[in-house]
Amino acid sequence: REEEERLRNKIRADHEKALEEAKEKLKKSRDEIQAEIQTEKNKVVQELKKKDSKPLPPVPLPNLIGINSGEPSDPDIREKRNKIKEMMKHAWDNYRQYGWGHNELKPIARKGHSTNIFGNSQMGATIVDALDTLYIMGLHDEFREGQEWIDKNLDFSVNSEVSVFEVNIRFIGGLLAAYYLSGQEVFKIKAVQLAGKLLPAFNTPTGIPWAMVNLKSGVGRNWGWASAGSSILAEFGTLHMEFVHLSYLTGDPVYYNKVMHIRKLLQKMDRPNGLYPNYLNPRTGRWGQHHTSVGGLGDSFYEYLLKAWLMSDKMDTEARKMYDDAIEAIEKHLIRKSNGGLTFIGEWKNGHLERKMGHLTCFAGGMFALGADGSRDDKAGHYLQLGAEIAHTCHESYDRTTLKLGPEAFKFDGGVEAVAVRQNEKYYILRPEVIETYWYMWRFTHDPKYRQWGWEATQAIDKYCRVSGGFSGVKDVYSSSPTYDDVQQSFFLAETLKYLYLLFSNDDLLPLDNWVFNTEAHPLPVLHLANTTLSGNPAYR
Ligand code: DMJ
Repeated sequence: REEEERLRNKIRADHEKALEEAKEKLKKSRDEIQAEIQTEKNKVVQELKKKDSKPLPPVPLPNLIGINSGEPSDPDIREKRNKIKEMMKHAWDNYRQYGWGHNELKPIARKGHSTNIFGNSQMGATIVDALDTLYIMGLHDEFREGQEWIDKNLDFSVNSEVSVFEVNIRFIGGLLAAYYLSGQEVFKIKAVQLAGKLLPAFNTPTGIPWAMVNLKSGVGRNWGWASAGSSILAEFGTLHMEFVHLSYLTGDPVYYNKVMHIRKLLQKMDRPNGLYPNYLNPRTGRWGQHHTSVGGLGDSFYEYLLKAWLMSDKMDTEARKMYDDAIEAIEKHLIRKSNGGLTFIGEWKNGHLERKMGHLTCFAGGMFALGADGSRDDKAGHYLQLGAEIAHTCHESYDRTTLKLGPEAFKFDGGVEAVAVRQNEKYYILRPEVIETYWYMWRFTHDPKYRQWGWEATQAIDKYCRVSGGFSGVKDVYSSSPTYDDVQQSFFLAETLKYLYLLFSNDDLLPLDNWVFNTEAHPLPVLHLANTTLSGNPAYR
């Protein structure tokens, strides 16, 4: 009773106080009230800024090997490598001049460009995506310019709805890689600030994140086009590498727990024919349409299972098992040989195999090669061979065009072999996947044909995609006078040019025993977590 009476009195007193304050406020002029509100707002912003930029606890850095090497001794290879560096400089300089601070560049209109994946604010996607490529190419002035922009301008307290997946792979991945390569704290701090803004996307009934989140309000939602309000496998399944690093660098398990929760949930679910459908509803935890793809909507989920294992210094055997199971089902149901003898990976659509392969799917050649070592039943030779066959098929898709650049998707139906049929599948938008596979195959076999194929692609890009204001995608690779799409994609600087440069570098530049590339080609070091302690590690700096 006494307690109740005390509470009632307190509430009464609070109300009276609030009334008094309101009366006082009403005596003030409109301008005075507005000024007070503004002061309050400023205080909150300052507080938030302080909170956001508090120093992170120091952790030992992993052994960072091979970040400044790779100079080939063969003059011909060196010349090719220099040419690729020159292309990077052309792409960067034009972005610097005409698109600085915007997400991407329109190289013909010579102005900034953006798409809805980056929301509606200028987040300098090209700067963040390009940093590590600039670094390994030794373009240090450009790297510093990028760092300065990020330090002064990259701000995540914006009312902007972004793709969780894209921001993770391009921004968090790009910032983390720049941090590890350069040791500059600003990149780590920005990566952690941004990750904090993505966390509300996980507030769903199942913990499967929304595809998009508003960085300011934290409100999330899914793409309107996705089956039955679903989240996308390749999006919520491509967070693991970056989130493990975030927990490592901050000592905060929250990021690790989020991605492990996704994994556990997927492990428990039935899979039709052992295949993972591309769509999962975050409210009900049920699969959407039964579509399975190793290209768009599925691709990097499989890649991250393998890379989670590699990144853990092969300790995360649970991820390796999930990868092996998934790949076995894919081989059984999706991989076929065409009449002409080309191995391709089709798409599974409601019990039917569509004999079509996307440019995006071509990354799988490299993935099979990367996963060969450590494969179940010691099938290393088999997976290396599979990687080589996919590389060959994807090279054919380039070679059978007029421009010697690959179409977005190609068929293996009737008399058609590795050729695009529909007009809206004939474009090339500076994508990296085929070159990515050449590079992995080169690292594992040193067969000179991969450098030759990589050089063919370099020359074709330089001839048909280069314009005076940068590089542009083309709308039809079968036309001898193609039209431009007028977009210089940020992944052209992050991935395409980086993989080409690595293809013409020695293997001691970013060796694969020490580095694992995220799906946007941002290298992250292997974490020998079992061997690290917070102090006394020689790699600490
Ligand atoms: C990149 O952003 C990444 O490679 C992603 O995994 C797939 N698509 C683009 C490049 O094509």
